[in-house]
Amino acid sequence: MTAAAVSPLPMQSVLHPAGPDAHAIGVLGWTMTAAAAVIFVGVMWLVLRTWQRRGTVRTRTWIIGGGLLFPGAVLSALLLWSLVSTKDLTHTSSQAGMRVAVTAKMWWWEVRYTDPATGRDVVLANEIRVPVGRPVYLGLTTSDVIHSFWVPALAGKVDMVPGRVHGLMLHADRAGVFRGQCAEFCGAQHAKMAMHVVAMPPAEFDAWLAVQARDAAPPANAQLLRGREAFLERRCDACHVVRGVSDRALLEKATLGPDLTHVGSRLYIAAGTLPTHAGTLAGWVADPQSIKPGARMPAASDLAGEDLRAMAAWLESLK
Ligand code: HEC
Ligand SMILES: [Cu+2]
Repeated sequence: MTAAAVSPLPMQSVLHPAGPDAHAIGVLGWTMTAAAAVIFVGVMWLVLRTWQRRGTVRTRTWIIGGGLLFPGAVLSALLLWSLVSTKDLTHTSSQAGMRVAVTAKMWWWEVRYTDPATGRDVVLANEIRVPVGRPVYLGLTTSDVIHSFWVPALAGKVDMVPGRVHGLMLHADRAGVFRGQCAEFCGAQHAKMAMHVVAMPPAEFDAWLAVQARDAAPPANAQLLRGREAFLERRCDACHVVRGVSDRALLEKATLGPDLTHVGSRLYIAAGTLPTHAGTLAGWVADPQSIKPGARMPAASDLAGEDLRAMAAWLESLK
């Protein structure tokens, strides 16, 4: 699935639920809205009536009836309804068939899968793919400040707190791309801290994960080779892992920036900021600060044009 296939805007809406949990939350939201609307209309009707008829008002009756009994009954009913209707939310359990660890960073998301074939970690960024119909457990944490994980079309919102792991179940019942957003102010680029959940048929998902678990493909031509050389010469691997390319000693340590082993296969770069292609990659590498001021990546503005183009082409080729 490419970014083009996904346009114009991937759905980020509680009003378009794409899973049983989001559906339950949606129904609850509509019930609350409907109840509030009925009460609002009723109160406005009473206001109009008192304007029209100027009689005496039985104060005590209205205070006890309208001020205490009515809200007490209505709020209790809505509370009961919310307990009943959210009872069936997928039980949060780290024993679920599939687990994914998500670590929020200022201002992107590290996503960690386990390769079913080898048991090794497969590290990605800003994109979570899930098989349709299978609940997935997300272990959510952060390596710096508090962030919050929210993909409205699929599940509720859960804070990501330093030193803790909070669980959340993602359960998609149809294929699609669902946008999510950090929902807790976390600094200058909080607004550009988005992510995408891609729900795909289980067989496609398994094939995708197998590809993500592989090392980066070797460069297929001289330009891509030059791009890879430039990446190593510039020491980009101090912050970014490219499996099969980075120095072995750096594999577990270079975690300041997203793992780029398969960056070309992701829909967006820089946490949902730009669609992935050679042009945006070149723009980002040359001057990330003009795109995302404060982002924790230095500019490579002095890179020769030829090297920059080669590097962008190589990054795009990492499917
Ligand atoms: C000091 C650490 C650091 C260095 C050095 C660095 N980067 Fe980054 N890079 C980052 C961080 C942090 C991000 C995430 C920024 C964000 O989205 O907020 C990033 C993001 C990226 C992305 C987008 C990845 C994605 O999936 O969103 C690419 C591509 C990239 N860097 C390439 C490079 C290249 C090429 C170099 C070498 C010229 C380089 N970086 C050097 C820290 C670094
Ligand atoms: Cu945030």
